[in-house]
Amino acid sequence: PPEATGTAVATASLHVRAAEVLEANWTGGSTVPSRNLYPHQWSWDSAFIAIGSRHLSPLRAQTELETLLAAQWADGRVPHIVFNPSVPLDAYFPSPDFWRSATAGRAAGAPRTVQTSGIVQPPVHALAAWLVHRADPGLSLARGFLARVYPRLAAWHRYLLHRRDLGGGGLASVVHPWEQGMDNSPCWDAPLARVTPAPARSFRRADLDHGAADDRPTDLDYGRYVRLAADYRDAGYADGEAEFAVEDPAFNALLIVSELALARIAEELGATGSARRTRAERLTAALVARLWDEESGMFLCRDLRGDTSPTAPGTPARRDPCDPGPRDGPGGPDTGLREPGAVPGAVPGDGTRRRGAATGRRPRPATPGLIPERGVSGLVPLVVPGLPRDIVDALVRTLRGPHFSVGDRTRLAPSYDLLGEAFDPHRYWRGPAWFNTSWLLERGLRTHGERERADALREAVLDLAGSTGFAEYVDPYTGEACGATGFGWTAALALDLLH
Ligand code: 9WN
Repeated sequence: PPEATGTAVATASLHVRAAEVLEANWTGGSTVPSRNLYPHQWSWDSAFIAIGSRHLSPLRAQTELETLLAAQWADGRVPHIVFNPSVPLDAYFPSPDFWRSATAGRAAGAPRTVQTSGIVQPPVHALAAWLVHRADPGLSLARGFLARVYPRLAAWHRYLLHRRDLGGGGLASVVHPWEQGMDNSPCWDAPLARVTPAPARSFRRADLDHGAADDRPTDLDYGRYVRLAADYRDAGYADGEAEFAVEDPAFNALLIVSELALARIAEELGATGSARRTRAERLTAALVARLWDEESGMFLCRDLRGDTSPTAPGTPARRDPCDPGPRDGPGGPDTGLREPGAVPGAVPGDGTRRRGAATGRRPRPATPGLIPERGVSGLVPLVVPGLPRDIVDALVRTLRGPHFSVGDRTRLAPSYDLLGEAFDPHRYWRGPAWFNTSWLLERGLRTHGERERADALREAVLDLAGSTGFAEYVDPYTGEACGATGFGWTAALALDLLH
């Protein structure tokens, strides 16, 4: 029938266009997220990109992951950026001369032959390695792919589970917002407000050469990112003393899913995966015990430095959940670095954008130390297969409810609470919908038997990826493209959903 033919043509054309993006972003050993905005290799981008590119070239997908893992540090960390030496230093900030991995990271075992950042990103890699293997097990076996990546992935997880269990409760912590991957999420506003920003004149934001200022983090955010990263670097990238330490639901959910993938990889290599499965169960229990918030029906982030309540072992004081939050407000440090004309707490822009409700809509978590902001990160644990059914049901309700409204007012999940005070439909991780989180939610819905909802999300990802030229992120209401186009993981994950 003509209609079916039309669909087949549209699918074929989306496939071709996604493949063209991946081809254009391929550099010979890895794929850049975006030629202009992000001209190096990024850690979790490469994992998502390999998940898509395995459908075009399993060899290229294996290479993508192996290039990243070749830059692993001796302590097990997989750096969030592997720098391409042929890209000019001023093309991206912070550049290799900021991180100084080979010298500042010497004690932690940074590689000598390649320059990297010193922080990490979410551990999607073992999941990606398993899926890449499955795309062509014969090639994988012939190349010894799994046998080569397994010890590196195991060391990576060991680093996260041991060096990064800063709360002592069995979960991994992030020590910088860039590590969690959702850089300026309102979830970080309270812990970031305690950080004194680096002076704006001390760095130059290369991102503003390519991205619209209204769609990117603010200068004040950048000042804090720079301060945190410089302090971490100056401490030799040693973990433990971090001034920013947060347990994040998505980061830990991805660790659980990757630990399960590592169990499959171990079994494929003839070893037993049972210890890893047990660890994944323990991690799932810790995720629920430490980050689940019954009242908001989703997971929240735990601020390890902002809570000193004696009832929360290993976590300092409870923040008053009714407190409006210190972001740039009276509780935050007086930095003198506010952007010209900026009003504390206001959303920059022309005033015509939809914003969140003013007050009284924050979750009031009963659990001490939890940050009372609803970010999409708190829905991502849907991807964990061993999640208790009542929690799955609550997450599905929250996804459809007024704060995210997926399938009603939005087609893809917004990155942040539609009703939250800080909501901004265009500004990066403060509202726009992203394709990697939607891919994870699609996978989660399917994992838990929510087939119709998964199908609808899949359709939405494919439609919007195609109509926006594979945008980095989109306005969650209108689907308007934001950030870069020709974005690596958007193309890769659309491709994956076509298979
Ligand atoms: C900092 C590359 C990365 C993504 C992150 C996204 C953004 C970098 C930046 O781009 O972060 O790592 O310069 O803003 O937030 O998730 O991995 O695509």
